[in-house]
Amino acid sequence: MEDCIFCKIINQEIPSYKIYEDEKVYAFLDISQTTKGHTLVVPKKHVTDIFEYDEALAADVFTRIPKIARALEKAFPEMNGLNILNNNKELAYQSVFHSHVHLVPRYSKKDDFS
Ligand code: DGP
Repeated sequence: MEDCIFCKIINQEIPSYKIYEDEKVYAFLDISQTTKGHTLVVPKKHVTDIFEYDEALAADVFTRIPKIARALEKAFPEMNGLNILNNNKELAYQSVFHSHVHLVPRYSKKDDFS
């Protein structure tokens, strides 16, 4: 989709630090790095939010998350936990309107971000 920053990242028009990619999803480090390794998992198909998912797209995205979580655990062995978050619509703090799932590694109680 034109003018979508995540579509541009998927299409390599904007650089990103890739964590995982296959034919359905792209995962890359969030620019904000709430904690080290904070990753966004996005469907390659442009959908705005969860309300636009059909079952096949939900399977594409959500069945891959455990694999990406394990890749993060391998890359950041000191990680001790993981928050999985998905914001939908502005009221729920979505700021980029290409659906994405946040994977936020946790290391200790000290990296509380709430
Ligand atoms: P949300 O608020 O749930 O829509 O999260 C959007 C996230 O996208 C936010 O944590 C920052 C991240 N982000 C925005 N623009 C870019 C970008 O150009 N590159 C990367 N890597 N992340 C971005």
